[in-house]
Amino acid sequence: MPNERLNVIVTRRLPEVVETRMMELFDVSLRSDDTPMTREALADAMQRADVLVPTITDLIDASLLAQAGPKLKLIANFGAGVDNIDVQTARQRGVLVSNTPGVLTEDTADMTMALILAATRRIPEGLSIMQSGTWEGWAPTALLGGRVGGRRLGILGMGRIGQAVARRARAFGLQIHYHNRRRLRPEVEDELEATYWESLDQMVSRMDIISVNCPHTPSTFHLLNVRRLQLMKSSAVIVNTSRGEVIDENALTRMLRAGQLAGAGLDVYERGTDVNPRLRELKNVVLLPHMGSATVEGRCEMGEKVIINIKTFADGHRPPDLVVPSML
Ligand code: 8YV
Repeated sequence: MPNERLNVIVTRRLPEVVETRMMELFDVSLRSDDTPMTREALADAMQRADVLVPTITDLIDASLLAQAGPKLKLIANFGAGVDNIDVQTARQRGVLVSNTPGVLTEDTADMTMALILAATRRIPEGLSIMQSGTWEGWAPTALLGGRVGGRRLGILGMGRIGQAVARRARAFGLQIHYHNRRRLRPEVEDELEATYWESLDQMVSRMDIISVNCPHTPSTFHLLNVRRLQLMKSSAVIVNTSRGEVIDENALTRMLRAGQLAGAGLDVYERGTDVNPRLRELKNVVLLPHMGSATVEGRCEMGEKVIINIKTFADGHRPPDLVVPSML
């Protein structure tokens, strides 16, 4: 493919520095407003582009890929998770998919810790008292949460982000446990002082906090289903900065309402913005609008990764962050 003036279509507004660099390098179509593209607009973009740069808000499924134009050769996702893209079908149609791993690891791990602290130490309740101006002063028994140090943290998915969570959590005195498709190398386990659980059922039933850090794939959909959630201690807290689909949100909501789980900190939801309204009514639940990786630095580095993937592809090489179906 010729290097110059590749037609690149970006579906959402990106940081200005990223858009500027893209304009220098490619024949790029940028958005002037920042609403998700309609399905029709997305289909049209896929007809016209050499390279599409979508985000999590664009569902690129088999039917959309079937409408792609002959020029479309690369989908350079602005994001690490690629569950918005049917990677298998793209591959079959000769369209490569790349993503942006690594650059949002630390930010997402920070947010995981923030949710663990917020949910166990009742930070939103304190915040709401201060914001409403109803604070009546300190009291020995007011707003007592649980001590974080000494608790058992079970990390579900021990990839880059899971390990970054483990490093932070150790500094807070948490005991690190994990379940993963593959066991970590012994030296990494030693460094993290992490205990491996081959059985997810056994791990969830013994933890004080569960953190979801695995990607959403067909095999992780509802990994925390009603049966597994019911194995958890009623004093346990669950946090999720990965993908909502890993947890059965309705079952989680019912159990939180019934006091069968002590609390939750959620940054992601099973049905996107269509959050179970009952979750919003619960004091023991901290809800964030998918902002785990939302730092200025992170977004710029994601943009740089997208550019490197496109540029490397344009130069006739394999994009460094190529996603192949067997990785999923
Ligand atoms: C991104 C994310 O901001 O990269 C991911 O997988 O979950 C987010 O934090 C989003 O996906 C951008 O498309």
